[in-house]
Amino acid sequence: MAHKSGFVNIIGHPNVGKSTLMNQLMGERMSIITPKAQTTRHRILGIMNGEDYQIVYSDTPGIVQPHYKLHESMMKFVQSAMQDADVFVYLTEVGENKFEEEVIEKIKLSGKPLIFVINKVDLVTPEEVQIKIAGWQEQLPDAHIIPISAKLNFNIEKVVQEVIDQLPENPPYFPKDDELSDRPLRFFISEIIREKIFLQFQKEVPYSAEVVVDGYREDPKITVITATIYVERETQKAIILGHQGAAIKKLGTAARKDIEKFIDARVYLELSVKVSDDWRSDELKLKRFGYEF
Ligand SMILES: Nc1nc2c(ncn2[C@@H]2O[C@H](COP(=O)(O)OP(=O)(O)OP(=O)(O)O)[C@@H](O)[C@H]2O)c(=O)[nH]1
Ligand SMILES: [Mg+2]
Repeated sequence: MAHKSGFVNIIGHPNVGKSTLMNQLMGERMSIITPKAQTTRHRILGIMNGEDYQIVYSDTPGIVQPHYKLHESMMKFVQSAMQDADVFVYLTEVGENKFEEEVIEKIKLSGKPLIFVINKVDLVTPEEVQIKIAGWQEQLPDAHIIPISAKLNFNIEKVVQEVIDQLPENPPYFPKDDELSDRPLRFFISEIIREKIFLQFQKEVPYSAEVVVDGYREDPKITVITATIYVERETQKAIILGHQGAAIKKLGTAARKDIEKFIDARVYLELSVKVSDDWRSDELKLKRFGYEF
């Protein structure tokens, strides 16, 4: 049988559940998930191998109007995902009534299949879901529309089946070994720490924080990880540290527990905080953090 393979890129507004869907599709924790918008800042690949197919999913940052240089780079990841998609998964949620018109137009022009997925159906009645589907179908007569609850793992298999049906015939894009992603372990560890920052702190602090893993050493009994949290101002540094270091201690414990699950080993995590003035607006600093322009 012919081999199928392709980039299946998940695109949509912030906070609709793109990363939750990605993780359910992969059956692994690839992307971090928080209740705050603009959690995801990079394009994150998840590679799924079957005997006669290879699906390369991409989770992407939510589409926003850029206010910072950081947003520009985030939107560049979205643009790259727009360009190389073989199949589009446009994700919306039951509370949304509008799609990103420019994006949908580009998808239509590309001629590539569009799977239009409505997330968070657990929040409304089945009748409301039917009304939603009918409304979207009217606007997008050619799209394959699937209602799901990514959080409750409802209808994810329908998305997978539709993706496989729509995949073009191609040889695999990546070697078919067990690698799940193109990103190194250090990236996923820094993301886990960033997730905990998003969950623990409010307002500008999570948006002003970036995490770099500086050291990773596997000792026989414990894995020693050192990481630096960069913030934009001294006041934010003080918030992350907390009174007598209480906040960073709590953060470290939460992050360590998840990292231990992720790498399946005991972890000693050492966190420190540094100020990198206005890094979100500084192209050079952003490049050092791995953002592209
Ligand atoms: N009720 C409900 N909540 C969901 C569902 N899927 C995701 N969520 C929640 O929606 C919030 C955002 O989820 P994410 O997966 O981080 O959303 P995202 O689209 O990746 O967001 P950005 O990375 O910020 O663009 C989190 O609090 C999730 O738990 C769902 O099916 N039902
Ligand atoms: Mg996300």
